[in-house]
Amino acid sequence: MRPSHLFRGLCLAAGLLLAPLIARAEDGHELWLRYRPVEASAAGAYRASVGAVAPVADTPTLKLARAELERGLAGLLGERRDGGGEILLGTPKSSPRIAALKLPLETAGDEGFRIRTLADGGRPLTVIAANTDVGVLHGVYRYLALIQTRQAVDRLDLLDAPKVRYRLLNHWDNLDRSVERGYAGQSIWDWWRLPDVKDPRYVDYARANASIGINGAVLNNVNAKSDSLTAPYIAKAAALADAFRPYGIKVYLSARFSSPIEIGGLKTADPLDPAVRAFWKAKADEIYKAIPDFGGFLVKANSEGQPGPQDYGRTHADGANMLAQAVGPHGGIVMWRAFVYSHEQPDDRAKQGYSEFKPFDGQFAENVIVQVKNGAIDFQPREPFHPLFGAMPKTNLGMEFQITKEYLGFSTHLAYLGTMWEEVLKADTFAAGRGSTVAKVVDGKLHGCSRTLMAGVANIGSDRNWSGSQFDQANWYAFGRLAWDPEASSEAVARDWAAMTFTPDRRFTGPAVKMMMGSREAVVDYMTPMGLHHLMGRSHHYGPGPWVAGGERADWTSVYYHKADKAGIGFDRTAKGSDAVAQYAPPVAAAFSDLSKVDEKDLLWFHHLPWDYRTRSGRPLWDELVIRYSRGVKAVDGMQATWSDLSPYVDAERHGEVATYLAIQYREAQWWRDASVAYFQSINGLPLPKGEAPPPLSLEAYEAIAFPYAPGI
Ligand code: BDP
Repeated sequence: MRPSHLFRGLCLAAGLLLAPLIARAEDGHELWLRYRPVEASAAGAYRASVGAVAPVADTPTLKLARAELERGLAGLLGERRDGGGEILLGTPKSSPRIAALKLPLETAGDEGFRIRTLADGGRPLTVIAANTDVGVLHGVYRYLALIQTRQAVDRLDLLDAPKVRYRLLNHWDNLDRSVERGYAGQSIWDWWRLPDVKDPRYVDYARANASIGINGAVLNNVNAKSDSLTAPYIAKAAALADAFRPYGIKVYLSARFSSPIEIGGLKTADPLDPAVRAFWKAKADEIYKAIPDFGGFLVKANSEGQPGPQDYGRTHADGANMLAQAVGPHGGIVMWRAFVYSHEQPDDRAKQGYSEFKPFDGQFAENVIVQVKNGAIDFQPREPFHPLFGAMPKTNLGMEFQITKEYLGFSTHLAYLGTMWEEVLKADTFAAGRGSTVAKVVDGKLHGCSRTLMAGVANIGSDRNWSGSQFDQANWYAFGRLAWDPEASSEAVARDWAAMTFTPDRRFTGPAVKMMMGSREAVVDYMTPMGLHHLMGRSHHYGPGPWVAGGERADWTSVYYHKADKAGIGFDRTAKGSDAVAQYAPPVAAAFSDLSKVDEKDLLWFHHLPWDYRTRSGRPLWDELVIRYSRGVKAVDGMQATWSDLSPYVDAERHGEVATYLAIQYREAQWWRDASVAYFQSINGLPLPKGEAPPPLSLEAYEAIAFPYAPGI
């Protein structure tokens, strides 16, 4: 053998030996469903207890549940699993063997499951049973996740069921494939080629959602076009519904309130007009003919210029109930958004949703859910919980979170939102005494409501990695998990996600989860510390804009929210100010109003204070603000260092992408800090605390930075 051949041969052999040790290149497309081989040290034990998958009844969902299990186990443990055991899946109805086991399944409901390991004459037998096929599918994903996260599966008795009934993604996707507030490419719905071309991604999408328990998708933007409700678009939606159905995902549509005029040939959309009511009834019938399990309508009405019942002197309840009557006979629901603030209303914008909806408590039809954003302004990096939670005991009230990061740096900033959502869900409304958490409103326990809803504004687009960044996948994942169980721990969810998406190696998950858990607080610090809010660039919402003033409406400006002047800063929402606090239950209102009790994270949301106000650190407010801005920047620096150390555990492609994004985030965190400090310093004229670097540019230079082509508008 010539020496060069020998060398090449040795290299090849070494390469083959080392190949399994070197993480292979990945682009994130597989999400948390990668099913990479379990390391040899753990695989043996799994193989002994995980057996062959028994045949299932011939239904679409059971067949794909079985295929998913086979696919997952083959990836994780290889084709040969010779422990001699067996895995049995199905429902008592479809499987006599499962029926014979008489497993208690009542509490599994329509979508939950029971996983139990039994010994069948000495052979390990794992049973994944449910009342419905889709429950079995959920059980399969859970079972695989146990192995993906390296938990034991040899002695299981696990029952789980979703605590929230409607767990929905809201796509703000337009018919031209642009996505409002989307930072992950175009819409994944190729409306133009639908219904003929069925992109395999539609199935992948449904699969990913089913794996985290999401059971519905509103396909189109809340700023809706009536065209979505015309026959050609109903056919397109029906094709998507067909792709999603085996995964237990239903399709919903945003409905434009003025559709009777635009596509129905009527002169009015007055909800009490018989012709209008007939239009919606016929429209609902038409949709259900094409999509028998259509979920219902989502409506943004009399909000930000959208048409609604108030255009005819009618109420939100009139509008919602009319639509509810149209879809009700088919089992559909109406999700009516409470995100409203009117043009005429000069009141504090934070108060308007409550003021408009609270009076109608008890007047909405049984199949209407009022969909409320987590906070009273608009998806800011931090907001106190919306005062409507707990305030409408006779109304179905659903939660709306924003998964896409419109106000948290788009897809290039790493911000794990699980912590934000957990903070809101754990907040105590005191609606029925201590312990009346938002989670208990959302899961229906507090007021005994069964039409429960959690909606998340999707961050999904046509990008290969689905969400625009690797770590934004965690927000999609966490949304699904928290919708399933609003009392879940965001840290446990992050750990599962990190293990499944990258590696369960604790040397990775430990630091990675720590980084995720602190990431949203870092954004709060470098963008809007201490309760500041709504300070971003006008319209595109990208980058700092604390100077934004003037224009169409005061409550679209930053100065409206921070109210900074020479003397102080903050929005007084106590009784001396707008009295927004009065919308909360008395103990909550008292705590928010009291400077000695209010959490400093909400300080300037509720109080207008002098710049020299002494904060809990002992520092004057101005110094504390600047220090927090800088702390946010430093936190991103720390995230970069953590990520750099984690390179041995992550494939080069994804590691590199995250590192590049973190570099963008660091640069932009610094920009947020500098521009904000420059602006507020121009107002108060105060020196920076010792050791704090002055902003490198003039305020004018920061103000001049423009983004005419920012995505998502
Ligand atoms: C705001 C977004 C806007 C949405 C609106 C909504 O900037 O694009 O249409 O929310 O939720 O945050 O309707």
